[in-house]
Amino acid sequence: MLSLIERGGDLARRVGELTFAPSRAVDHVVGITGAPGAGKSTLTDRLIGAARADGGQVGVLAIDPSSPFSGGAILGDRIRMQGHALDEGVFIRSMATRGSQGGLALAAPEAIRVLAAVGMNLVLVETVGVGQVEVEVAGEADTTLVVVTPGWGDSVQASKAGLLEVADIFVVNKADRDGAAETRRDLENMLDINPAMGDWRPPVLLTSAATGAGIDALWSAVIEHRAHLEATGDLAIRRDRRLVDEMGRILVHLVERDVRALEGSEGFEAVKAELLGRRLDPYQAAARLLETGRS
Ligand SMILES: Nc1nc2c(ncn2[C@@H]2O[C@H](COP(=O)(O)OP(=O)(O)OP(=O)(O)O)[C@@H](O)[C@H]2O)c(=O)[nH]1
Ligand SMILES: [Mg+2]
Repeated sequence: MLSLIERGGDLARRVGELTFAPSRAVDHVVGITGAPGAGKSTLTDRLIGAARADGGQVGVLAIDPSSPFSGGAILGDRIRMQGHALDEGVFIRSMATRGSQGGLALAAPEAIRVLAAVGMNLVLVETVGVGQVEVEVAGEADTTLVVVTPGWGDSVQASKAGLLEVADIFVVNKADRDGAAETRRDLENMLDINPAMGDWRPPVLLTSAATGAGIDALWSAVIEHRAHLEATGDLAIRRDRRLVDEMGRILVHLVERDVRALEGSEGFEAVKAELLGRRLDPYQAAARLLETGRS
C-alpha cells in the first residue's frame, strides 16, 4: 500500500480512501528531525526499543528529501535500525523524493494513515535536515523531536530554520562528547526569549543514542507531551489543522498540475502573444489564463 501511495494514480487514491477512517487514527505520531548525522536513526532505534517494551506496535518512516531513492543516507538508516529488523511488531520503511520534494510532503500523511490502518500504535517519522520540506514533514507529527549535537547551539541558525516553532522536545544527542551542557544552555537561553511559546516549554534533554544514556528520560518526555496534548485538547486541534493544511497542499498541487497542462495550449499561446505584444501586463495575462482554464 505504501508503494502504491508513492507511485500515485488511481490505486493510490483507492488506498487513500480506504485508510481514511477516523476510527483508525494512530495513537501517537512522533517526528524526529535534525541535521544530517545528528544520530536520528540511532535514536529512533532506541525509541523503538522503549515503545516495544511498553507493548505497542511501531511503524517507522525514514524520509529523506535530499537523496535519490537508493541514497546512502537511507541505507544508513536501515543499518542503524537493525536492532529491530526481526521484530514482527515493528515495520520500517524508507521514502525518498524521486524527483519531487512536494510529492514527499503529500505522501507522508497518507503513509502515516496506512500504518495506522494496519494497527500501528506509534509511528516514528525520521526526516533529515532542516529545510522547508523537512519542517513541513515534521509538522505532520503530534510530537516533534529536534535533534542537535554538542557545539551546534547557534540560536540564530535554529530560529532561521523554523526549529523553535516545530520543536516539542529538544534532544542534545552525542552527549558523550564535549560541549553538550553548553549546547543545552544555549537552547534554554533561546527558549527564555522566545515570545511564541505556549503552555508547553520544550524540555532540552541530553542523550547518547550510542550508549542508551538518557533514553528513558526522553521516552518519558515523549509520553508526557502526548498526555499534555490530550489534556489541553491540543491533540485534536493539531490533527484538524494538519488535515486542513494537507488539503491546502493538495489543492496547490492540483492547480499547479492544471497550470502546467495549459502551457503550450492554443489558449496559452494566444495570451502569450498578447503579453509579448505588450497589450496585457503579466497579471492581466495570468488572470486571463486562469479564466481560460476554468471555462
Ligand atoms: N558518539 C556518539 N555517536 C553517535 C551517537 N548517536 C549516533 N552516533 C553516531 O553518529 C553517526 C550517525 O548516526 P545516525 O543515527 O545515522 O544519524 P542520522 O541523524 O540518522 O543520520 P542521517 O539520517 O544520515 O542524517 C553514526 O556513526 C552513529 O553511530 C551518540 O550518542 N554518540
Ligand atoms: Mg538517519
